[in-house]
Amino acid sequence: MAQETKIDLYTAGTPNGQKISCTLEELGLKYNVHHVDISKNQQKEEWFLKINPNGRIPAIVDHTSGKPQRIFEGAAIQLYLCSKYDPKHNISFPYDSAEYWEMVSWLTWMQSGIGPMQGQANHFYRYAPTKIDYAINRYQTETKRLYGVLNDRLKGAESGGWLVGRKYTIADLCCFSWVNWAEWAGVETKTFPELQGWLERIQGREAVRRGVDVPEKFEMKEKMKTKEGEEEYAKHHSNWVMQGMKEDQEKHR
Ligand SMILES: N[C@@H](CCC(=O)N[C@@H](CS)C(=O)NCC(=O)O)C(=O)O
Repeated sequence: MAQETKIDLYTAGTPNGQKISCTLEELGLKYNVHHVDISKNQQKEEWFLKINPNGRIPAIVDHTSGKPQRIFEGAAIQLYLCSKYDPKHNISFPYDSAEYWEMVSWLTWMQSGIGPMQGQANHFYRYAPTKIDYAINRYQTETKRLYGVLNDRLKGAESGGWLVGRKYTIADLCCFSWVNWAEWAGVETKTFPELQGWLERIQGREAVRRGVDVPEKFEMKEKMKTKEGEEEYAKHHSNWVMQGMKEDQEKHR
């Protein structure tokens, strides 16, 4: 039974958004979904900047205790949710244990590594109006290097197939949210056998299947089955990325 919580989730169907809906689903929490339409740049509207001054999804506001608590940045949200609502440490570790700090290390490694690097690979491979081979190569190679770090970590019986403490936690989930979009960045996972097995194990989880379909059906893999679908999906995203950049340039002249 879902725990009685009053959590507002502000999200969109992207890797960073999906990692939070998947975390909420794994914890079995009740939450209200607010679809922030990034294709209309709603993440930059005044009302949303009060929730996340950085103008990016995801963010949550937790009203459960009566005093609204806003949290932005994926890792901060995952840590907050586990600290409040994972008392049995089903997908986390007790605060200040060796595993806890190892988990925090992988969370922050993902936030400063895979997220930005793969995000830029997406940008130059899919959205940029001119194809710059150097930039595509730079970010795809860096993404692959980071996948290699994950693959090495998962290798060997001592890992138990998970990043920390031989169990599935938010460290795995946060990295999964990006690795699950590898093909969109033009990167293969099959060349990383341990990573591929880990990816499929997480994709098979019921909570994750529900979580990736928030706030709308996860369509990227389906769209990529045809050239037209792939192009249409890229064009849709490219349009708002370009519009957002134009507005930012005008604002910061
Ligand atoms: N480090 C942030 C990254 C958030 C982020 O970049 N979100 C993207 C979607 S995946 C976004 O809101 N993009 C809108 C924009 O670029 O204006 C986190 O983990 O929360």
